[in-house]
Amino acid sequence: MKNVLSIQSHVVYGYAGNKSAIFPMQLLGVDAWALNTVQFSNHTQYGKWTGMVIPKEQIGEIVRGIDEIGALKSCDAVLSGYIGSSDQVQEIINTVQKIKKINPNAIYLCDPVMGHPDKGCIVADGVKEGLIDIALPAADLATPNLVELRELSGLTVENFEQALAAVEAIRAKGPKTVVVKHLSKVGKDPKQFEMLLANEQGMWHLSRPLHDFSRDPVGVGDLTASVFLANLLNGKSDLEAFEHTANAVNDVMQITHDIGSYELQLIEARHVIANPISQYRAEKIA
Ligand code: PXL
Repeated sequence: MKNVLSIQSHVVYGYAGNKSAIFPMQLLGVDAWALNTVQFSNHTQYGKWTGMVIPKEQIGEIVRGIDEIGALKSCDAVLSGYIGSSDQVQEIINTVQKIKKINPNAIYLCDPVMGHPDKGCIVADGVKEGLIDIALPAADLATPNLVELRELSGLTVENFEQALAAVEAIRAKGPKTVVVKHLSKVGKDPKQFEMLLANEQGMWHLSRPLHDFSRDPVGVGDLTASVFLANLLNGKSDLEAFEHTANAVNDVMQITHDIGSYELQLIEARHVIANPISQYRAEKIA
């Protein structure tokens, strides 16, 4: 059994952060340890929520507790996502370093969740800078969307070619494997949902249908990063993990769309997360 320490948000109602990540990883046979950066009533794209940001000290304290019972050495990966405050970033990276010291094979996937003014995703001040300056250089894998691709690379990304250059710029800063979880408008076809995978072996492009939601569900990126990581821990290659992820997430989106829900329907989609029906394949482009 592989184990992932998943450091991201908790929402009591609905699906985002750890609520989008833990159950899918469990379905894939990976034990997921949820360490929450915030506890909110619901995700921030409702525009209002209640709850609190967890004090940064909790992160180190919880990890110390796991270490003291001798369990930290069985941690195979750290996944970070939605971060509650700028000072949590350093705590998370300290945790990554502590785990890597105990288990040198452990990997760190940084899902660089940043605020998104158009979408209404609200992230605290300074988190973006922490992700760029502190988290990215420590990451083995990163999963940016278009906004995060621009911020992490510091480059202009207005078309497909520039997206490829930005991915390479990010790889030069630390993470050797990068998945662009959604190319949005710098994809090749506005009617498709497009993704990229880049690693030492090259670059792949995957295109799948874009489902027509009146309001796009939240937590899709969190689902994407967690399914990709769980697949890697299960021994899949980057490419196999990427294709499984795209197909599983597509099936979740299809089911969510068919039900007419704004919240991801992970429970309804439990069978397809492990065994996707979709069979989209990635194309090698570099
Ligand atoms: O999906 C990213 C995310 C995670 N966690 C919380 C969010 C969002 C996006 O809005 O609000 C709490």
